[in-house]
Amino acid sequence: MTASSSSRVVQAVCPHDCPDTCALHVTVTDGRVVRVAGDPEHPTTHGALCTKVSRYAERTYHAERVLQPLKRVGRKGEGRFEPVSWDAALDDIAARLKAIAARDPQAILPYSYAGTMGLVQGEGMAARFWHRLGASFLDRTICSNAGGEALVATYGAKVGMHVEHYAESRLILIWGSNPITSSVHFWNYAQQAKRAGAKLVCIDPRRSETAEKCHQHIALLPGTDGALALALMHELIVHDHRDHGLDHDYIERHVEGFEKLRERALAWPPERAAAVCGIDAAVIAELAREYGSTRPAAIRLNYGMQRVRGGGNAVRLIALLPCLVGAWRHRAGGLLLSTSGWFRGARRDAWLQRPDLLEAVYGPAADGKKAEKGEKAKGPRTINMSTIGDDLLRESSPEFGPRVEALVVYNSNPVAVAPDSAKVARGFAREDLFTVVLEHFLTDTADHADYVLPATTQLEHWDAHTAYGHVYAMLNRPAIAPLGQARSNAEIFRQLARRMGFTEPCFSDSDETMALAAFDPTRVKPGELERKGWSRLAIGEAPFANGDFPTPSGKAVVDAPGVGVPDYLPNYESVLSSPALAGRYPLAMISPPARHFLNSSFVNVPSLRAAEGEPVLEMHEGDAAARGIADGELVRIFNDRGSTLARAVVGGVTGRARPGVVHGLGVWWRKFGRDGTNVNQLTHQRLTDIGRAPAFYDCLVQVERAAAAGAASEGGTSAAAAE
Ligand SMILES: Nc1nc2c(c(=O)[nH]1)N[C@H]1C(S)=C(S)[C@@H](COP(=O)(O)OP(=O)(O)OC[C@H]3O[C@@H](n4cnc5c(=O)[nH]c(N)nc54)[C@H](O)[C@@H]3O)O[C@H]1N2
Ligand SMILES: Nc1nc2c(c(=O)[nH]1)N[C@H]1C(S)=C(S)[C@@H](COP(=O)(O)OP(=O)(O)OC[C@H]3O[C@@H](n4cnc5c(=O)[nH]c(N)nc54)[C@H](O)[C@@H]3O)O[C@H]1N2
Ligand code: SF4
Ligand SMILES: [Mo]
Repeated sequence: MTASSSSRVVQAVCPHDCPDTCALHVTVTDGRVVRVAGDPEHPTTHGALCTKVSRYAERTYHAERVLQPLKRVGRKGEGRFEPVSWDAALDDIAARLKAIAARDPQAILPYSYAGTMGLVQGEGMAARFWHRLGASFLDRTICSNAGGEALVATYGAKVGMHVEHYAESRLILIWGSNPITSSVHFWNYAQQAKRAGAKLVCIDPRRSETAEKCHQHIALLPGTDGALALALMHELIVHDHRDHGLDHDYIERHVEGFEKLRERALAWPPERAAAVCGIDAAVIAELAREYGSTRPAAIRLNYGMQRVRGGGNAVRLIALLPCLVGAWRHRAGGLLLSTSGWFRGARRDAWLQRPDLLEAVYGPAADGKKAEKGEKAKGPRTINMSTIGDDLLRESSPEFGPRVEALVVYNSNPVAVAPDSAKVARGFAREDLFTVVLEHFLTDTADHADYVLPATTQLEHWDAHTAYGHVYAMLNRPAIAPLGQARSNAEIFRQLARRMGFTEPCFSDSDETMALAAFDPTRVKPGELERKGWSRLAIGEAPFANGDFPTPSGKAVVDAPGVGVPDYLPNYESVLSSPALAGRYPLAMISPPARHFLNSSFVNVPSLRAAEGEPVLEMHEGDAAARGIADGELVRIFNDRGSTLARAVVGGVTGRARPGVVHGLGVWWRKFGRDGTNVNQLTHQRLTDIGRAPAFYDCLVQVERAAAAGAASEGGTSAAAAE
């Protein structure tokens, strides 16, 4: 690294909700960040970043950053504020929270997710604060909980292959994942494998950027992955012989309950699955043959395929595939959905989050652990973040507990990202709800706040990170001082704690202290972490070559407590389960991420928004023609929950949509939408089979020309979208 005398390079970490958790080199010249680049030494980052985070300086120095505390002056949701001092804001917030807590602290709800994945600025000091206050628990389910809990039920933890080893795989199934968009460093290894002769197969309803570049694309209908997995098993069982099929020795020694799975799979010949998935039976038979005979064979599963009713069961079935063929024997075989479970025990959760502080409110043993059978749980009630639309509108009741009176949001933009957003927005618009939002920008959610508190970005604060796509513990150092009056989330909660009268010494720990002590020093070498910025966990190269799954028996589990033997479950909204609904709303809508956004982050960065243009709906030519819709026309997408407007992208050279499926790429801020809505106006709050997660991609709609609907004219955009 060359640096002029006034320049320095700071070791940092990308904080975003992305499996790659890149190591960053931040160049600071005269106190200003001039460059954010990938650390060339970090093995998986390899010196490269995605487009979004290469533009991190543009986001940090954005003219619309909130840099002072703001207090609402307009109506709820109007987004009109006036500046106030930190003291005035924090005094008032603490007084309001105290008054509510004196009646019942459960009427206060923290709402946060993965705006930063940091252990300090995420659920670090904030968790200490909420535990001490005794506020409602938030069930953090919005993204990965169906697949996550499914993996835990099957393997015992959220664990899988090392991403580096995909470079040596001979067959890679990229399943429910668009890594060119969402995990570009995995894609780098997949391309190495491709160059070395491996076959890449993409299993995705959408002809994504990734599907285009794979040897084969299997465009199944959304939510039918479980049926496909069962039919693959059927073929492996029926055509089982040496060198092609089941690994009996591996199954015998390392799989618990195979007979029950065998029975289930035998009910799924390829023809049956083909009819459900909307693909050719021959494609399934051929894929099974290849998967059964190629070594090493690896699956890159991602969360795109578990956002449907049966998402958890589907993940369980797919996770059992590598166990049936013994793919785990080789380090380049197996499956990766998440590596986050490898960090269990390496991260000092109890110290970072202090669940023991609940005792102050709920008495001894109220540390948030689930109660044993027959025991009454001590501690606050839990509210699912994915049903916030309904829950903000609920009155007090014995089942629900107290009505939510105060909401403190950080690291999340629920008004844009939570399902059934008409209801979410209605809840946030309650005049009697006291809402505080810690943010960088005036998002859709911040617009609904009583107070907006300016938060620092990753370039301005300390943090420590784990990852869910690799096994390096990481350290983020601040590159610059906080901009304006911004304060880190941890500092804001520290200040609030003081005003609430919380005197425990843990409320004095600095951000730096917390970041440097976030890991168990026997698992993560502190010297290396501080010197290099990252340190690799000691995890075996082929961790399940000899079984050793972190389950009670050490085996992968078919019949798991509470979830049973996995099966295919049709979508809530599909011809199979709701024919009448499918008659009115015949198109299945999925809303996967747009390449230049990260959930709803970056939507307000001009260069990235320009790259995405405007909200689009990808459609197949046949579906468009049947509705008189031409490429580039404005369309209205609707169902019983609401409607939103988008620009139709029909067919084209890429032909991304298959018949019967439309793609509303997400997640736009509502206020950038033509009518102040986004795709979540159409999604529902019903939860997945496992993990209580939203079924965003289990959603039937109808589409029509916006002109036909008499909706906004071509130029008639909402005020916010017109800028
Ligand atoms: N650029 C960018 N990167 C991101 C994100 C982002 O928003 N933008 N999001 C981040 C987050 S929060 C997460 S959780 C991760 C993972 O984020 P994911 O949401 O898993 O993202 P993708 O890898 O794009 O995978 C989604 C893919 O699954 C496909 N899909 C949808 N329904 C089905 C289905 O029923 N079956 C199958 N087989 N496929 C289906 C979609 O068409 C899409 O191509 O990525 C992270 N990375
Ligand atoms: N229709 C549809 N909806 C979806 C999805 C989909 O695929 N389709 N994807 C879902 C998924 S996978 C996820 S993970 C969720 C994501 O939902 P969220 O976790 O809410 O993610 P973002 O929309 O990126 O919002 C994060 C916010 O945190 C803020 N932030 C970042 N860093 C900090 C910080 O240090 N301090 C504070 N105070 N704020 C910070 C950012 O400015 C940003 O506004 O959305 C879900 N919603
Ligand atoms: S968003 Fe993902 S790929 Fe982009 S810099 Fe962050 S961790 Fe790396
Ligand atoms: Mo996510």
